[in-house]
Amino acid sequence: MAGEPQDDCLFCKIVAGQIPATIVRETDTTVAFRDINPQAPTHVLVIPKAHYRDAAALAAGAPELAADVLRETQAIADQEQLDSYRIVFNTGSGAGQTVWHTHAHVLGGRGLEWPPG
Ligand code: D5M
Repeated sequence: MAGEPQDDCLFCKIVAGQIPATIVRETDTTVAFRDINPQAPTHVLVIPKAHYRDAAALAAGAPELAADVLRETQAIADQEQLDSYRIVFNTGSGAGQTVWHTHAHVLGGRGLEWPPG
């Protein structure tokens, strides 16, 4: 069921403390941790603690929680002292989504090209 922890979800396991992660911020509803395969000097993932498979499911099922995630991306940018940064929600396998628990990538600390690949 949407919002409930999933036994086979990597990021639910990070939320539960069952898998280690470098956590840089946590709120009642969100966790932010460093990406294991960083693509920029700052590459932090912000996730809702509740399980939603992608950004569309989160926005439809829990819009206030989607706002929490977005607010936390800004908090990460402030914490990491990023003037410019990119927020990415890969949504669907064709867009490169590999972990099926909504996550916002916060990327910064270098020049970022547009359009992305
Ligand atoms: O992004 C999924 C991201 O999740 C990808 O950039 C690697 C990252 N990842 C995978 N496993 C871990 C762990 N254990 N810790 C931290 N980061 C992790 P996507 O948009 O789904 O391709």
